[in-house]
Amino acid sequence: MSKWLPRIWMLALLVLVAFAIPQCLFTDHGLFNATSQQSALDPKGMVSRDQAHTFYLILWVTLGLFVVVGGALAWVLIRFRRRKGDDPNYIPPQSHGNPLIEVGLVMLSAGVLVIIAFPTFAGIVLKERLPAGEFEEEPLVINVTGYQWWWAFEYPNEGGFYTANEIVFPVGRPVQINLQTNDVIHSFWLPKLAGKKDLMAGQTNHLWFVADEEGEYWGQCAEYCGDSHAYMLFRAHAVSPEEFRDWRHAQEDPAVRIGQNDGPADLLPTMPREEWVDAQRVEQGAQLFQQNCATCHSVNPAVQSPGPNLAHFASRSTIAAGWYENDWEVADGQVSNEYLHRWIKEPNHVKPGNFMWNGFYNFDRTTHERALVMEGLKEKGLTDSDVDTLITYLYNLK
Ligand code: HEC
Ligand SMILES: [Cu+2]
Repeated sequence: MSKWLPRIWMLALLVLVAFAIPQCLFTDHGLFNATSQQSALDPKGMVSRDQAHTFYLILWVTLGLFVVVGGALAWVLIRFRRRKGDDPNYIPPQSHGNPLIEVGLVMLSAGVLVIIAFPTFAGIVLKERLPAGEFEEEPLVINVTGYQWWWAFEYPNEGGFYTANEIVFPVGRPVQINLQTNDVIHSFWLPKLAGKKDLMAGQTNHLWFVADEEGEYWGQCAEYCGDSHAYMLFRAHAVSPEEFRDWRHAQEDPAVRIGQNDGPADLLPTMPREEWVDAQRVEQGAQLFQQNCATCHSVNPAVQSPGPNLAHFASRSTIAAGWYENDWEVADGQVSNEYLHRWIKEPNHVKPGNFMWNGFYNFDRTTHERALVMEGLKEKGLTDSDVDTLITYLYNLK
């Protein structure tokens, strides 16, 4: 009895672990849930599928090796363990080794590496270059610039407009991505569509992908880039060709009356929403925007600004580089957006260190002094009612 009790406990523990591990790892919220938003094991396009295949090939090969080596080890340990009655001073006959086994193992390891190398090299070629003749349509070009901690996207061949933190592209059409950075190294990663590629100062890197299915794909900066690196996300929407055409026309359109006056009137929406509701409020909003935000944010889709371009902000699905949903509510002539309120009032609480709150500084390397270049919201003291007025204005930038 006393001999068996620990063994029963051990068995119970093993059974528990055997059931608990798949629960923790592979269910909907599990760590290894292969279909979660940022899983590279749920490929939805040619490039990512190729990479997932290579991954699985390597996984199975190494798993096979693990079983063979681990099995041999276990067998030796059990088969040759010391038994009762063995002579403790016994020394087995000594030999220098076994050339056949040694050479065989070297050859086998080399063979395994060759098996892994071929699809790996083919995958590198595929991810670098669009396969000729595979697609009828020219690739859609998107220029990406990484900023701490958001993404600027430019569509140079589609009328040359800018947007931020969200790309839209037609399903089935290859997308050519050109990567640059405005500051430190970032890494562009859309797990379900393509592998990672770094954004490096002083050079342009490239990658391409194609989506087989319409849908919303989640992207993420995958190279540590400072305080709010973990909050540097983006969304990629694969849509039908018709939807893409409509979106593209809407983006090209200046959302405001750029350059007609000289002042906040230039920032008034050209196509206010039906529920514009309170024209005076929108005008006040344009004024507040001019005073507090326009140095960093352009609302002209043709211009890139030090902060995200907000030309069609209201039509985007997220706020603060994919961190919050962009949820508008209109009730009794009042526009509200809880997350947006939080973001404009205290962006430092949402994304630590971010420049919208702190402003932009120049750092002099010889004197080691910092000089303010652009004031952040820290200095502005916006009230809750100012923020609500700004939200009413932003709601009309559709
Ligand atoms: C000092 C420059 C600066 C000022 C001033 C500024 N912003 Fe920003 N803003 C930024 C930066 C930088 C980001 C990106 C922050 C991040 O995600 O790390 C940003 C992000 C945003 C976003 C989210 C955009 C997106 O697509 O995720 C909104 C909305 C926004 N700002 C609105 C405003 C409003 C309204 C004002 C004026 C009250 C304002 N900003 C003032 C620099 C500024
Ligand atoms: Cu980054």
